[in-house]
Amino acid sequence: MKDIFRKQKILKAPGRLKRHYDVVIVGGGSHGLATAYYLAKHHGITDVAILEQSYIGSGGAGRNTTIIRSNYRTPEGAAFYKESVALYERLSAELDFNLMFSQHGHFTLAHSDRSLVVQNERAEVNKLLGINSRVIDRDEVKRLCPQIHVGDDVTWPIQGALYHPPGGIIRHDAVVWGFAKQVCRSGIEIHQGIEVTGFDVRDGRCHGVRTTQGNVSAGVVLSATAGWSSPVAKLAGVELPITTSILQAFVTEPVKPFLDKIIVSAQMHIYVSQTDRGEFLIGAEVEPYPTYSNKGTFPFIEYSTRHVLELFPQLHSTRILRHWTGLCDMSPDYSPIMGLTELDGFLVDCGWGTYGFKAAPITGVTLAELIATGKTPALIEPFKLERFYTDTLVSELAAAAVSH
Ligand code: PYC
Repeated sequence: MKDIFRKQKILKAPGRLKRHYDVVIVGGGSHGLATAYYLAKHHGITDVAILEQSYIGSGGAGRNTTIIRSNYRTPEGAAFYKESVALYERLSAELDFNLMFSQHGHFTLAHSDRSLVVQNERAEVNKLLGINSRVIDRDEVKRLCPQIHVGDDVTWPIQGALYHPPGGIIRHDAVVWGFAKQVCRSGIEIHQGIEVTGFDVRDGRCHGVRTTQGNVSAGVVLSATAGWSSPVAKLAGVELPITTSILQAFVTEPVKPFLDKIIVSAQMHIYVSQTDRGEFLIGAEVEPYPTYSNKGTFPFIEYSTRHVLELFPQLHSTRILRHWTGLCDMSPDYSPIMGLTELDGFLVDCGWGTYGFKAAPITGVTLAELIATGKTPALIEPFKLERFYTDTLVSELAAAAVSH
């Protein structure tokens, strides 16, 4: 274990796992780290252990396609992500860590009249909440993004787009390391390579966790385990309405920078951006079958490259460098599940599907407040687990971009 910390010079080795903490956070991804960071920063709570079965950022935080945006469809989703983008905008300075946030605009392409209607609805919701989004026609798409092919000689000609200027990309590993650095400085412990194997549940309350390094009692346990949320919650006897699928993505070899926008097409099931290293980063929708198998597929490469080449024929001889998958925990309404469960002392942060990473800072702020005060902040009230029993779903299906 010491080796992991020696390599990761930013982190302090935490010493031996104690037998009690005020708060145990299961999962060392962007959400677990952000929650720990804001527990310390906003509430002075530092008797906290983060338990990560692998290494920090090894799950969704290190596998996502780094898109930050707030152009959601529901007022609840849009308001929540608006705060997240605002926090991301100040995060480099706050963490004293360059997160390389590049906000050059996000385009959700429309290839049909129906899609234009949906994008207009999203634009209206966004405008009412003060989020910078508007629908633009094909000529404006071309003017703002001259690199994209907008001709009629393709399978799905572009008719217009939802244009969201604050949308951008950020270095996901830097977000993990920036939070981790400050978390360590606050005295909070990050324990890597420790697996939670069960929970101490008695009298309707979670009293702590069982781990591969012994039992630990805790005032509050938060599970922030993304793709592993259902099996982890099940260990505590909590059933989550989640199915888990994989999402695939790949990068090309680096090419000269020529695209600073993010291009998304739900019709083509792809999104495209160019990283600061020059690679084209291309992702797709989640695969339509539940699985925990992180195996990429050839059909994904085949259809996504075909579609990308319709938008960017310039890439015709660019080689693919790397291809990977990540687990997505999908909730029935495509909105996250955050907060209290029927088990006292056991909180969840899950159901993020394909957009957990972009929510990390605001999730951290709101869950830290819930843990510290026992009161659910208004911003996350709509996302409680209870909604599945009270018929108050928050359907984010239309804004899930390519994730369904
Ligand atoms: O919702 O922005 C998004 C997204 C990007 C990749 C997957 N989902």
